[in-house]
Amino acid sequence: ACSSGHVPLAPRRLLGGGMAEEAKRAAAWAAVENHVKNNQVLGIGSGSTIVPVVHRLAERVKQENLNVVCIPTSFQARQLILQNDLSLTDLDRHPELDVAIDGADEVDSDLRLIKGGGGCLTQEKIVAGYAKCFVVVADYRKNSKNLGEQWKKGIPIEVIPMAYVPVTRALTRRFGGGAELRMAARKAGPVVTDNGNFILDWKFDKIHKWNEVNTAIKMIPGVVETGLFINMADVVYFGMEDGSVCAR
Ligand code: ABF
Repeated sequence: ACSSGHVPLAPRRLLGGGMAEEAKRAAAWAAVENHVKNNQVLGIGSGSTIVPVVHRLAERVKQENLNVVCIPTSFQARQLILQNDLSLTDLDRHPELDVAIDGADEVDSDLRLIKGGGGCLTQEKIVAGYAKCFVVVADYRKNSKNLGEQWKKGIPIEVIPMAYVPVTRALTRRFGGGAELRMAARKAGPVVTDNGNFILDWKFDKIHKWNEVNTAIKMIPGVVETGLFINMADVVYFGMEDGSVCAR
């Protein structure tokens, strides 16, 4: 576990880009201020909330001459690390991380997460799973009481391409709802993950016992990983509508 400490506020910017963007920036700033220290191995998540995290991290590295190395969770994260002149490393060289910072699609009151709306769930789960501290950054729209109440696009499940049809059948027969193969823009073909796999979005029809369901889905042959992150997050920073940050 890790301590979240106090919650420093990001300076308000005049040219914001909307309330949600301002909220993401505030959460990102708080996470970097509270958890990044010199000589750390950091995990860098994916999505739009991670962009201000990397920007603030790069500022601190320059200003404070910090020596940190970063492990990406996706091609996007790798590009962000390189574009911001941060040092790139991998799990071969650094099999244990000090802190991983990532976004989420939904976060509930027990810090259970749905992730994978961006399709990077497997590497995100690996990186978070080998971090001593997993810090989540989100805006107020991701905050829910019971997991599954907010995110309506289904639980992302990464599957081996040859198995997507039997996995779909097994999943829906056992747990109900429906599952859709995620398609690229203009239905040009299936979305292919950074690992060369497909994504099923499972639209569940009731709120399940997520821990049990997660374990059971992982046992279906052909399933690589699920977007259910249970008992993984240590702290979540929500950027709120009024510019404040709420740590949970
Ligand atoms: C990653 O990016 C994913 O796990 C999650 O699906 C998404 C969140 O994106 P954003 O920060 O743009 O809302 O963290």
